[in-house]
Amino acid sequence: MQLEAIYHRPKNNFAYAYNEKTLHIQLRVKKNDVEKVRLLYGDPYHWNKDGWIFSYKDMTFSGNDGLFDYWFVEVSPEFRRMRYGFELTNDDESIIYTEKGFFTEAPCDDVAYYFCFPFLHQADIFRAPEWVKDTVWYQIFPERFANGNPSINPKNTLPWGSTEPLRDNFFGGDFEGIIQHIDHLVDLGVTGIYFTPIFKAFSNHKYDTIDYMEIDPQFGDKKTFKRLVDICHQHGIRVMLDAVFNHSGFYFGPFQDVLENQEKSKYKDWFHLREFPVKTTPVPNYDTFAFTEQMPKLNTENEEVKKYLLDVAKYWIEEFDIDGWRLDVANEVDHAFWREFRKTVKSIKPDAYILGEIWHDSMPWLQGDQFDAVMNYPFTQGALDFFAKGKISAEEFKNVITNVLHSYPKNVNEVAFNLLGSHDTPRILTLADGNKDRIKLLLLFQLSFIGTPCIYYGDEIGMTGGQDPGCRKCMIWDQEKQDQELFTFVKHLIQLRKQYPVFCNDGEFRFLEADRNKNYLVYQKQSKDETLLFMLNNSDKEVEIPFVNGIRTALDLWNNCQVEIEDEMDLPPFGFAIWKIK
Ligand code: ARE
Repeated sequence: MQLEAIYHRPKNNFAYAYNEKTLHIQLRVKKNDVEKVRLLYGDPYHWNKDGWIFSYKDMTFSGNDGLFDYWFVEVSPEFRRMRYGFELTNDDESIIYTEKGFFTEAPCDDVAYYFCFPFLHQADIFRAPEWVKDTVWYQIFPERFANGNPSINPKNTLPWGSTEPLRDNFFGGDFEGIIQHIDHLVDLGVTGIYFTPIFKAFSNHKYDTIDYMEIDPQFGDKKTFKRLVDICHQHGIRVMLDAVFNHSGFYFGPFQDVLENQEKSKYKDWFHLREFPVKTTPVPNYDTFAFTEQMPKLNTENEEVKKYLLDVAKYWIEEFDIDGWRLDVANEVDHAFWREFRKTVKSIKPDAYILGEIWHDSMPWLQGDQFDAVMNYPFTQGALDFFAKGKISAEEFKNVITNVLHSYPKNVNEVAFNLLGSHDTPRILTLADGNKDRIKLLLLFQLSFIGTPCIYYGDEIGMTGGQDPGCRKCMIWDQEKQDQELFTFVKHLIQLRKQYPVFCNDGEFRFLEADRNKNYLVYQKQSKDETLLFMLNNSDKEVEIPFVNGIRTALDLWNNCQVEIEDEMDLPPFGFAIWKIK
């Protein structure tokens, strides 16, 4: 056995409390190296004259990511505490793996050898709002969704969609426009909107806040915003706003005060200033977002800054009843701040959703004391590489997704924010070189996966655009120019997601086949009551998918008809099938 590959560490994705009674334990071993794994576990204080009393429980294989196999088991220790190790067996040997290394026989004279899950405390369980699991999000970039009230257009507003989006041009999108088009969202079936920033700011993207307590006048006023939130709520749509707390904008009052009063400014500790006088050229001598002098970094360790930002977080929930915060550049703000942020937000709205913008491995923020989820860009990258760009094989895709799933606890995966693109990435249809069939498979995968999917405005009607600012074109409202067929396709998927709980989150996800050469995928979603089988042919050739499990009939969910299953099934190029087999 390849001992170096064997890994476990408690209190993260490898061992965590799933609920009040249940612990989840995961083990990593080298791919194809181990045939059987049993968890060896007991209560640390349970002894008899022969030594420590423990029992065994079989673990199940839960996937492989190309290098490693993962094994999984659920346990409910009677007294909510546990010491444990693993018994690993293959043709050649059987070994015991513990925190203190490997043994041929399970030590029973001292529990100090074993891994320790000290106590399952309610307070430590990762808990995200229940409603998020079933939510289908829609991301709106307000300046580009719809211009409903030209009387509040900013200066030099261009006619809607008259030209390409640039870093500094304006088309006058506003709240009234969103209200006027709410039917589009209701018809599509989305149940949550994520708005990029709406507070008073300088640029068209509004990530350079001037005043966190004011709505940007180009979008409307507070009354209109309240009306928008109410209308969303009446239609069963939750509202999430963007909190840009890593940095302010250049024209934020306190930063302007610093520029004016320099060392004498009472706001000098609000930022990370390196020296006086503070200057912006040739390069800023203060910390910023990236190297953008327009975005001075806020000092979130300063008590006044903390209070100010936490008041902001409270204000928009208390006064406007928003349902969630998306946190910009979340990983560049200190953990201590986010812990207070969570307590503050949850104390006034316990089921508010807290979503961090982190593009990388995010376990340190997902322990239950900071965020409910992160923007799942590792998922995005794998899905785009396989479906949109055809850059990796089905097998490599399976490896990426297996790795993503095993990087987090199950309760974290259930609310992961699975996006295919955003205002920061090229649009999916552009990445797929206009190949709509690929995009359909991509959307099918996203909408049948575990987690909470998000559709970037306009992707549902086939909009195109490259890297920012190209991906921020004006929404197309002329129905003749919208891809209606794609819209109907996405709408149908969302309906299935709502109709079958197992399509959504109430089911285990498992890859059954990921063919390296033929590039087709078979995966299943399974709950106690239902099993769905998804077959996706991500290639331009017809494929034959063999069936060996003896099932003879299924309900074809997409076409809503019964099908007889033969020994194999032909899928046309870029074809798919969704079968309910139980
Ligand atoms: C503008 C231009 C860009 C140019 C940039 C240079 O549009 O083309 O590259 O300036 O400074 C906002 C605007 C942007 C604007 C930016 C700066 O929306 O249009 O860019 O302000 O003025 C990292 C961060 C992540 C961040 C991305 C963009 O970790 O937090 O970079 N995303 C948020 C928002 C943005 C927003 C800001 C932050 C600033 O979503 O819209 O930008 O408030 C790898 C890295 C990641 C990196 C990621 C993407 O995965 O590891 O760290 O994310 O790539 O680049």
